Amino acid sequence: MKGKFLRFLLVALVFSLVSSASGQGNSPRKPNIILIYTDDLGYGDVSAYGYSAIATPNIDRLAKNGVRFTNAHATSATCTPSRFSLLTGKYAWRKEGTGIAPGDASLIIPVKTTTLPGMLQKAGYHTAVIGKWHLGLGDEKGADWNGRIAPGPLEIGFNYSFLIPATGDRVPCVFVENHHVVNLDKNDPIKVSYTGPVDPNAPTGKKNPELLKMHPSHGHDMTIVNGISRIGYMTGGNTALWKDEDFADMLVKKARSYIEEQKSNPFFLYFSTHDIHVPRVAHERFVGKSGMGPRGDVLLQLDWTVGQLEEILTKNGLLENTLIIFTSDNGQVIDDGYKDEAVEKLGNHKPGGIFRGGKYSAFEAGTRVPFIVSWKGKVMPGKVNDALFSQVDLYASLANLAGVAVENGQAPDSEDHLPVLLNNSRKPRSYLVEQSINSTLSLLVGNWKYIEPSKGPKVNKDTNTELGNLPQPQLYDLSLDPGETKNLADQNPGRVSEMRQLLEKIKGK
Ligand code: NG6
Ligand code: CA
Repeated sequence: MKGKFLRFLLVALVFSLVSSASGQGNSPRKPNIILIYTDDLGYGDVSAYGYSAIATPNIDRLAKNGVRFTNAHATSATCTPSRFSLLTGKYAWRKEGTGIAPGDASLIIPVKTTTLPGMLQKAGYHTAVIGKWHLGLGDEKGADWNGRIAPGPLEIGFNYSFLIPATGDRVPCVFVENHHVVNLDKNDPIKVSYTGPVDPNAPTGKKNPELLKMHPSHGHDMTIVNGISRIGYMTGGNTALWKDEDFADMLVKKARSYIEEQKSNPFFLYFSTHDIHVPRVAHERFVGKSGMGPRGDVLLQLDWTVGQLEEILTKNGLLENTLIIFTSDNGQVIDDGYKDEAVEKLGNHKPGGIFRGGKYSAFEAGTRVPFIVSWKGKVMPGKVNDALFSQVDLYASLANLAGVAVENGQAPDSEDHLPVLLNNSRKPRSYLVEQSINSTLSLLVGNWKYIEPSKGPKVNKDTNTELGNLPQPQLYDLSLDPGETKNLADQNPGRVSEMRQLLEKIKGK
């Protein structure tokens, strides 16, 4: 009897050793990863960063329970290129056709690319994207909105997708779940055009302002959906049309089901909010609550969203095993094409903090964005990290976290800075490249910022954004002059030439 028991113990011990060596059984589960990717949120928009006139308590709590980065950057000052870099680990300016995508663009990430979610799939993760996509859908002919929409996220590494296909201000105004438009009536097919009206008799924002509940300030005067005129023309799909007021609720609902379904596997959720992009149409429970008009109201709605995601994790006992990253695809913009009182009601709010420029700009506020990392029990709470960090590094850093190698040729611009991400180090990137709307590139090295000479316009007159373009080189010492007011290029020709050469080398890499 005793011998039998000893033999049983021995077998049990060997079994447990073998199963933990093979990565199963007792080995710790890989952490879930939730990337909350907000839209057009400026460095100063959330109260955790100290410049906001609006309280965002849920986002602040995330920062209080985690680490707040003060020198983290999107790769670009607009959406599509930032997302391209985030998902591929490659600077978007290396590839043609990665500027702001029209609503009928084909998928711009080639299906053969190993992407961030694809890499995580290989590491055993279930992967999902919920929210704004804006990386194109379909083959070179574009998406078949009435049939099977592919290729898209499912062909480049996501197991599940629920999408706002482009942006809230672009047609088609429908959700796409996996390969199909949600709630589409086959007898009312969708037709989309970006060249001219699909139905010349249909009302537009331009011809029929009397039908609008929110008026355009520039552009955005084409097809009217839900009382708001958009970029582009569409007809049909009436049963599938979204209601902007429900965006946040809908995305949270989808995230809740996804998390509850996947809670026993490691999962990666790329949760890409519509907030706080235009059109800013908050759910009625947030309307008027910020005192700052619709832009402030959708900021409160975004904060609510973050609180909901945290609550879902808490309820499912996942907070200790989930790395949460919160950031934005580019900096702030105030008037981005609708008369929504954003300019008039801004008051003391400083959406770009102390930084100059904003969305579209080569100046800092174009790409320096809020970046918060939280992981209960793993990331020391309440810290601030000022290391230079780029979203392009999430690929290699998360590969390290997930225990997979980044193979040669994959994610060429992504560096593994996991210790910085988890705040175990403050070792900055040795340099970082920023891209503005007209693809003027800037280089950051330590305190120094070099903006290459550009023939682009100085100001985007529609949005009233200083774009940071000058025909001469610009050089700023961000430690003394974070607002980029004193161009030191003439006084430092040596440094300018060094930085120009380094930028050329990086471009040629
Ligand atoms: C611009 C739109 C702007 C916004 C932006 C994309 C006009 C006049 N302006 O072209 O409203 O949609 O594209 O924003 O159409 S982003 O955050 O997705 O990059
Ligand atoms: Ca954006």
